[in-house]
Amino acid sequence: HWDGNSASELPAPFAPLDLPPPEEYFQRKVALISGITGQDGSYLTEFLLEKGYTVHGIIRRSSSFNTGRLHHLYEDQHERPNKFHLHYGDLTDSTALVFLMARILPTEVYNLGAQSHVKVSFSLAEYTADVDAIGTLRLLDAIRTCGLTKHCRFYQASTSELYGLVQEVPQSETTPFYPRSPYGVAKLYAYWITINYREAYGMYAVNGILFNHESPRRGRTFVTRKITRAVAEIHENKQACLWLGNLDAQRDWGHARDYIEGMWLMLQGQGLDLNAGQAPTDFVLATGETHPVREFVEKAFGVVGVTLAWSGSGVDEEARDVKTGKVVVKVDPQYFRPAEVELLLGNPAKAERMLGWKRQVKFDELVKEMVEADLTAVRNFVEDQN
Ligand code: NDP
Ligand code: GDR
Repeated sequence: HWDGNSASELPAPFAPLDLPPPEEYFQRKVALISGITGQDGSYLTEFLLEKGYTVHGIIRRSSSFNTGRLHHLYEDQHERPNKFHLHYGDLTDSTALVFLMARILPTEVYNLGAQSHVKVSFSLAEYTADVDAIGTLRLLDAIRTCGLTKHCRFYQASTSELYGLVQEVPQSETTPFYPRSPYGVAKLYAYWITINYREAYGMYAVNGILFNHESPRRGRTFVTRKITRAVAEIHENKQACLWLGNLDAQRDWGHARDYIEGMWLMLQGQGLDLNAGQAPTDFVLATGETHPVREFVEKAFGVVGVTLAWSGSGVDEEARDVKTGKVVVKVDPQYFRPAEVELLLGNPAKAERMLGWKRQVKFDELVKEMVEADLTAVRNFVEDQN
């Protein structure tokens, strides 16, 4: 009798016949990036091209252009022919992922693709789970299906949103998780399936638990960029007031460019003795500082010489420009979340010790760079898609 447990395991379809021998395989430096059109994807592409990688990116079909952050890389194509490729695909489409994996035969896969907006995840909970949780499984399974478990390293974009409701401060790789949004819960599945595939199939698969990181390329619906764009618009008399939600939330904000390097370091085996069988491990990337949203607002207005005076509290809180007396910041409860993550503060000691990674850009420098970039954009009437 069949005991219900012993179905035959077939070898993966492409292994090992269609693969180049490992020595030859690993001489290639070929990255596949999901989420290449996002903030992090664009910086990572620049970084990897500089390092001599061939970069393949997965883009979604969209009715408008979603490649604004990559245009400059296309323009550089003649300097690096055949080094940068975009392919249509989607984390909800397993067939496309397997097809791309089998054709590209990457040496490193970076899973940055996600429905990444926490507030939106409350409206699109099922979709967020499909892309952020099951999408990660689909990508890992595409690697396995193609027989690449030993040939390809995998980076998962995990997040400080896993910590959610405060259990411990500062938060490190050993802090318990308590996600507070459908986004956080979906990313929790992705975190564990990455570890499971590492343990079950011996894959080099790691989680980077990254705290918030920002830049002039940050999407405009995230709070930092919403603020810096509004400061520029208000300064140029194109907008009257900035409407925000929870001003008390505290975040550990770094610069995206610094965090990209950390992602790459995690896949290079830094600090690990792989020959001695040491398993890959997960890392927190953070600055080790936290700041309330209110402080980000003050600093951003400070860059254009505006001092704020706050009054009221809760939904009635507002801020006036001390010189003009005009109200320039108000609270709108529509931006509150059904459940909030009040405090994030990361401890990056493990990454500093094992990867030699350290953030370079300080909080004030980040705010200044973002406001100045938005001022230039507003003055030049640049309506970016970010
Ligand atoms: P963005 O929102 O800027 O970019 C998300 C990317 O995912 C975009 O390229 C988007 O494509 C793509 N994407 C969305 N849905 C799908 C899908 N169904 N299939 C394939 N691709 C899809 O995010 P960031 O660059 O800021 O973040 C990168 C990753 O890191 C995300 O996974 C995010 O959750 C995570 N993260 C981010 C942090 C941060 O502070 N920035 C901190 C910790 C983790 P399109 O352009 O077409 O929308
Ligand atoms: P977060 O980033 O939720 O931390 O997720 P976001 O910038 O959206 O919010 C940060 C904090 O600011 C408060 N807030 C507002 N947020 C937005 N978006 N808009 C507002 O008007 C507003 N007013 C106040 C929020 O309530 C929150 O407390 C980001 C994303 O990049 C995730 O993908 C990533 O995993 C985490 O960072 C780490």
